[in-house]
Amino acid sequence: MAVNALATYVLLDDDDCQQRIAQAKQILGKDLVILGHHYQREEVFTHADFAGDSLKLAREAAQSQAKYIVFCGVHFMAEVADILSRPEQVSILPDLAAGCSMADMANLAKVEKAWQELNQVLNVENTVTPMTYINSAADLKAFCGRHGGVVCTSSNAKYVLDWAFERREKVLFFPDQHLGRNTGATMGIPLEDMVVWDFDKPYGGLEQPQIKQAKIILWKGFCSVHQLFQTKHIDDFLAKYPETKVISHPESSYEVCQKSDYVGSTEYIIKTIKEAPNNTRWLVGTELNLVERLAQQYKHQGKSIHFMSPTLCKCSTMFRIDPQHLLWVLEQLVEGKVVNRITVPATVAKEAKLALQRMLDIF
Ligand code: CIZ
Repeated sequence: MAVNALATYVLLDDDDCQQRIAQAKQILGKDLVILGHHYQREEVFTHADFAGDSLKLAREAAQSQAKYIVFCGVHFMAEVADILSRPEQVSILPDLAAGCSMADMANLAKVEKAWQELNQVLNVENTVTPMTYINSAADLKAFCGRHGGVVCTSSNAKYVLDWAFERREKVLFFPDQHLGRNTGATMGIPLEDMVVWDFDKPYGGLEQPQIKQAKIILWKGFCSVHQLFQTKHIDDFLAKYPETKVISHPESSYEVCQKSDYVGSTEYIIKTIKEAPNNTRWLVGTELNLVERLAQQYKHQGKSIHFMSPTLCKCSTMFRIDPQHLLWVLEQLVEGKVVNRITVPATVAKEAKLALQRMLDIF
């Protein structure tokens, strides 16, 4: 029945949805909080009660008093909301297909296998801290929880890596190799001490001496949008507009980050551009929705803000949440029906919460 109802929503035009979303929000009042990630499309982002990166939104979810937490983001974010909220609260993802292809590049079976193989070379429980980017499934956060590990986001990866190295000499970092490498490099770790673990090969395709020497073992995952950015894009743009400041997200390649004037999370990018002098020009290496929003927002200050790649590409999974799906879940709630609830099994949630809480306590 709910599926039929959704089919009728899909045909609505965006303008009709906007008005009805506002009405549904009004009816649901304090029972509802909508969390919106910076990467969401404008038509949806505009309805968020709280906007932020996943760190900020995880904190909002943990503090929220609302009965229903509707997450305009992707699956792992709604899982985090479920894990950190109280049992009687309900976490909802308007479109269940909203995932993260990078998060899917690591799964529990492959991480367990890597852990066992590493254990044949090292005594893993004493020497390696597993650290997962928040862009990962709840069972991987639980893996980190039970092995003394931790979660990080792109806002706090440096502080979390510091914490990890205070405890054990090495880190197994998944699923994004770039965030791990770029953060390690800013801490002065030589590139040769950060090896890539190819999860499709025995022992990650590495020789024993490489594993023994490594400080960070980087999972071979990546974000399909951020890997589009190339140093050539920066060079070409600077040739035309030499006054440009370049700012990139650390999910971009090492080479792109090295060529950038600033590197940081979405929160950092937003803050840096907001605080920049008027009439400055920016080349930004992160998801297109955010870049377009910043361009609109700061146009009146004469700030000229450009997407780094000449090929315009949105994150197709972040793009999944549209006004039609948001309206559908909200109007179902108005009728007293919960659809698209995200529930993490209790045993997984308990261990995942350990790893998340360690992160929240660090930064
Ligand atoms: O931390 C996040 O939410 C992601 C995925 C990127 C960022 O920098 O906000």
